[in-house]
Amino acid sequence: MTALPRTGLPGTVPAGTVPAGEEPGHDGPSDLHAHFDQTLDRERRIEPRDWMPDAYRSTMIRQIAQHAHSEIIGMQPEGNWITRAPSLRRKAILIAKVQDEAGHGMYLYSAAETLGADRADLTDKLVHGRQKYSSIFNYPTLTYADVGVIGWLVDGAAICNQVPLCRSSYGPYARAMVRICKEESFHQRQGYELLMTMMRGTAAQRAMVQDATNRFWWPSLMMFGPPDDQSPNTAQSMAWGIKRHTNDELRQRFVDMTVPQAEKLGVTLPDPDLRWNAQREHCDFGSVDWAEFMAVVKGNGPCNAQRVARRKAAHDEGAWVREAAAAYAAKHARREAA
Ligand code: FAQ
Repeated sequence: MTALPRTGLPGTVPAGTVPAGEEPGHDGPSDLHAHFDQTLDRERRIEPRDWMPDAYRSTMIRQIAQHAHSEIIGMQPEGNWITRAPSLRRKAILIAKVQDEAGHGMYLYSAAETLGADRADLTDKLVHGRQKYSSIFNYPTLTYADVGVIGWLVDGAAICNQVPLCRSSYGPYARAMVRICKEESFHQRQGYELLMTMMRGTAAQRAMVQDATNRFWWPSLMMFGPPDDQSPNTAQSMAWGIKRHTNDELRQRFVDMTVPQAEKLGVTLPDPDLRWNAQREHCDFGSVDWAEFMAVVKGNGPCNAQRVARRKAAHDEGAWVREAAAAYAAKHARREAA
């Protein structure tokens, strides 16, 4: 891939982040750009107080917000099964997993706030369709096997994508990712363990696992984003060290990693073109239906309307909690000031 320049992008300085006399227009923005570039070249992190180009800031806010929204909307498909978990043990595990996803959303919204984003504004953009969340969460969860397959494939894909983001150039995002990846890794194993248990069960249970795998395989490959030649953000995000690998590289890594896991589990991945290519030392796989991906991203997937409506209802129903918390904080601030 051709490296993009890191300098020459439009940039502004948020108030109070740069000592007086060093703002653009005094020493000139080129010094600030040079410092930003040097930080990236030395593989150091950009921190909230550092100067950064506007486009870097807005790209980071976009990616972090989409990621946060994905974690929060991502609670819904599995949350759907909490009341119907087949045992107390499975219910406790599922509640803990869904709660972890809420926690991931919270770290990520906090990371976006360090860039000057407002959490209420991000939620508003989500519920009004002005910011995206991962396409994968617009598919329904029809049986309990879906809970296991989400853990195995969806958390598996999330880990593949997110482990390199622990080295992302923006400090608060990279640090949030370290903890998130540890938890996602645990989620992936719980999903695989659930599926192993079901595969040792009845023929009907094995059929449920196969059916869930058939429905979630292709959408999981879509999680990595459009092919590299149709990805408008990858080149610049790689040049800035926000992304460390392209969408296609990570998709390939996920396929290679998952094929032996499917064999061990005893399920067939629904792709007749899937086979080891000794020359490439990677698995070949069939074509993803990018028309379906685009339809889902544009809001026309099977569950988009339901997911966003549920998120909006939860936000509206929680207004009194936010008001009570703000009133409580104001009361304590008044007492401390007195
Ligand atoms: N769905 O130019 P690119 C989880 C958008 S894991 C919807 O390639 P970029 C854990 C993209 O944003 C899931 N939209 O963009 C969990 C861009 O939008 P724009 C979340 C997608 O950013 C597990 C446009 O298409 N993980 O939640 C998708 O360089 C189980 C063009 O694409 C993350 O967010 C998609 N699949 O690369 C929770 C990881 N793909 O600019 C519950 C962090 C692309 O038009 C249960 N994010 N788009 O507004 C990333 O690594 C990147 O943002 C990519 C996309 C790789 C997702």
